Amino acid sequence: MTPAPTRSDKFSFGLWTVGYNGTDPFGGPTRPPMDVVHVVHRLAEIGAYGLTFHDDDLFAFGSSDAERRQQIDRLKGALNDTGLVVPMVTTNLFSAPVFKDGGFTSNDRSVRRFALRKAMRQLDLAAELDARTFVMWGGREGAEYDHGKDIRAAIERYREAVNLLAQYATDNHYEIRFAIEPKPNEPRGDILLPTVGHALAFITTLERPELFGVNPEFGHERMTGLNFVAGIQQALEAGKLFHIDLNGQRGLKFDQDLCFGHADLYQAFALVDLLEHGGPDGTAAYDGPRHFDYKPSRTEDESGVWDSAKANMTNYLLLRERAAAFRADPEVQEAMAAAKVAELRQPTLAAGEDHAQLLADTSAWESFEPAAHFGARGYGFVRLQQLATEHLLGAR
Ligand code: GLT
Ligand code: MN
Ligand code: MN
Repeated sequence: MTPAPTRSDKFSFGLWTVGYNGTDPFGGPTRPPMDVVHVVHRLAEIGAYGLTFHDDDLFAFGSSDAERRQQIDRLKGALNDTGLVVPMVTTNLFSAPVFKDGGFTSNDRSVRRFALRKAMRQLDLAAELDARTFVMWGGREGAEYDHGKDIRAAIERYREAVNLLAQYATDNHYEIRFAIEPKPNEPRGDILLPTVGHALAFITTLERPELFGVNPEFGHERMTGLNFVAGIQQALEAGKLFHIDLNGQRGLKFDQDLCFGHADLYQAFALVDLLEHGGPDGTAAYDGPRHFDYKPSRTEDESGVWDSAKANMTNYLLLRERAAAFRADPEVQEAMAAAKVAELRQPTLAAGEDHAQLLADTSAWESFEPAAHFGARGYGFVRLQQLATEHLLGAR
């Protein structure tokens, strides 16, 4: 028996995910387009709670005001009928030819001004739909070559753009926060703000840093071999995990956007464990949407699309069950204690202790025995990992 998702699980999907028609750099569509009203109804049936979208997913680039409004109203009708919500929206600043050198950081100033207007328009729609998160994935904000792009200037222009958008949202009393989504490369040879760490550093330079966080994507960090769970921990520690994109990625290669749980199961298990039980007191570390940003493989027909959408949610729920069992297992608790996992939360200095007091503490140096750690005092991390493996494989 596989667990069934409910709305309280907060599973959301991008319109561009289930709506992906199979186009890749080597071939055209393998599936017909999917209408937004149909998508909303199907998502509601399978237990999702939210739909997210780019402006261009809902109404084609270049639509007239009337065409745009008609699509928005059709979406609103479907949301009304099903109770689905729109927790996040984003702007497409990467598909249209005008953005071939980026939006906010194109060398062409008129393109940058157009990109700002497009994003502001989508912010208005976010407010209309009560979306609380505005994702910014800058897939075209980057370069292939070193001499054609002044990266320092590009970072300044990026900052200028997001400061303006935050000002616009504030002046309009929009209740929205921005989540920057890092990616190392693809479609650009190199993309600005390539990792969670780069994005976190950039945010500290903004006029309203409190309005900005990150939207890390599982596969994007794994494309460079980085540990996604460690990146998420750093974002959480900084209070910056505003949103998350869940999917699967098999190693260092092009962005695969596989289903969550269909690759890198260890990372997926550790991630669910972290999100669900990783707070300092064992409570959920993140309570936002569990957003799937994946692509149903182009080998699938429509039934395969919905099978893959369900697979994301089922795998999350199965991993959540496994993680709960892992946490509750007394042997795991004992192994964690032996590994001194909780001891790391103890400050290294005593309350109020300064360097003079540390120098006066003979147990920290004069009588401390580093040699006692040779051939003894192992941490037992391997045993802990084996227990995790046994839980993950359903042996416990
Ligand atoms: C695009 C990208 C995703 C981003 C989306 C938001 S668009 O599909 O590959 O990772 O999250 O702009
Ligand atoms: Mn993404
Ligand atoms: Mn991706």
